[in-house]
This record gives sequence, structure tokens and C-alpha cells, in this order.
Amino acid sequence: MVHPTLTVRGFQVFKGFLSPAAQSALVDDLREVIRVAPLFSPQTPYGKPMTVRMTSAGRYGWYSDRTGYRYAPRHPSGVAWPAIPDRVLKIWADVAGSARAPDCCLLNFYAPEARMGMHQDKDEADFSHPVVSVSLGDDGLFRVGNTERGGKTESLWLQSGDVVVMGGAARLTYHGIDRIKPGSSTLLAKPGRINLTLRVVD
Ligand code: MD3
Ligand code: FE
Repeated sequence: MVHPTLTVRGFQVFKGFLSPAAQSALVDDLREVIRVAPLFSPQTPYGKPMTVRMTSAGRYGWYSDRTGYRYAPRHPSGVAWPAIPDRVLKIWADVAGSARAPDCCLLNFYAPEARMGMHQDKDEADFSHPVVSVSLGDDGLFRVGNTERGGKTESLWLQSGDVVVMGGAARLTYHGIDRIKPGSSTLLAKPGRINLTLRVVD
């Protein structure tokens, strides 16, 4: 049984959950995912592309286009998403406390100027399953709000190797990434941050 380092508004944060060697091995797996299913900049219903580039692994991938936000069984190119790497499934098994395996691993890439506005994750069928996030590369300033839009927020820096579990009442909490700190990690070949988000979809 593993224990969170800290809990912020029901988000369980496991600082340094992955060793530097484990982080490097994971990045090698993700390079292969990106080779099969390249990163892209999703369009949005409000007309501006997201600043984060993304791709997915698993039975479903998540993205947006002009028609809305959704899960889809294929990359925009038409190829099936690659399988979720075993190393990623192992992290879920270690922390999620869930009988089911995730069926989507969303990979977000934050270049130095990228950010993600406050939002809820609510495109999934069953909110009783937790969401697990894995941070790799440069530090990201994560903002945690409330289950309703607005109100006071709390911020914390997520660093390479940190794992966060959002479950229970925290599952529908608003959250976002205000900015990253380019050059704070040497894990990736170029400045930037990767976040993996693991979810049960249907
Ligand atoms: C809280 N990603 O992809 S991960 C997302 O760092 C997303 O890329 C951010 O929010 C990132 O949707 C934050 C932390 C996270 C992920 C899912 C959550 C927090 C969550 C789902 C419910 C509540
Ligand atoms: Fe989210």
C-alpha cells in the first residue's frame, strides 16, 4: 500500500513517485506512442486551438475539434491509438485502487508558452472511477478550484515523477495548469512538460 505525500482538496499527491530511471523508461515508451500517433493541436468549439499539444493511447483518445470535446476510437489521422504502455498501467494499478484498468491515457505536451484553463473532466460515464495524472519534464503550476466554477483556488507545483490521484468528491473539482517553468527539468531533450491523464471512459 502506497501513501500520498500530501492531499489538497481531496487530490492525493505522490511526490517523486517515479525514480529518475523510471521516468526515463517511461519517456522512451511515450516516444513510441508519439511515433504511431503524433502530437496535434486540437481545435476547439470557441475557435482558438488549444495551446497544449496532445495525443492518446488506449481504446479511446480524448480531443476536441470545432464540433466539441469527446472520446474517439482513432487519432485524427485515422490510425487506432496505440496500446497504453505496461509501465503506465502499472502506475495505475499501484495508486488507483480501482478494479478496472483505464481505457484512455491522454498525453498532453506543454511547450514553454502552453497552459490549460480551469475546467472539469466530465466526459466520462462513471465518476466513481478516479483519474490519475503523471507529470514528466518541467515543473507545472497546477491550480485546484472547487466543484462549482469560481471561488478560492489553491496552487501547487507538480514536478517530474509526481503522480496525482483525483477520486471521490475531488473527481469533479475544477483544475488547470497556469504555466510551466521551462528548463526546470533535464528529463526531456527540449524544454516542456508532459502530463499523462489516465481515465476509465465507459
Ligand atoms: C482533477 N490535465 O488533461 S492533470 C486534463 O497537467 C488535465 O495536463 C492537467 O487537466 C495537466 O484534463 C492536469 C491533473 C488532473 C487530471 C484530471 C483530473 C486533475 C483532475 C480530473 C478530475 C479532477
Ligand atoms: Fe482535466
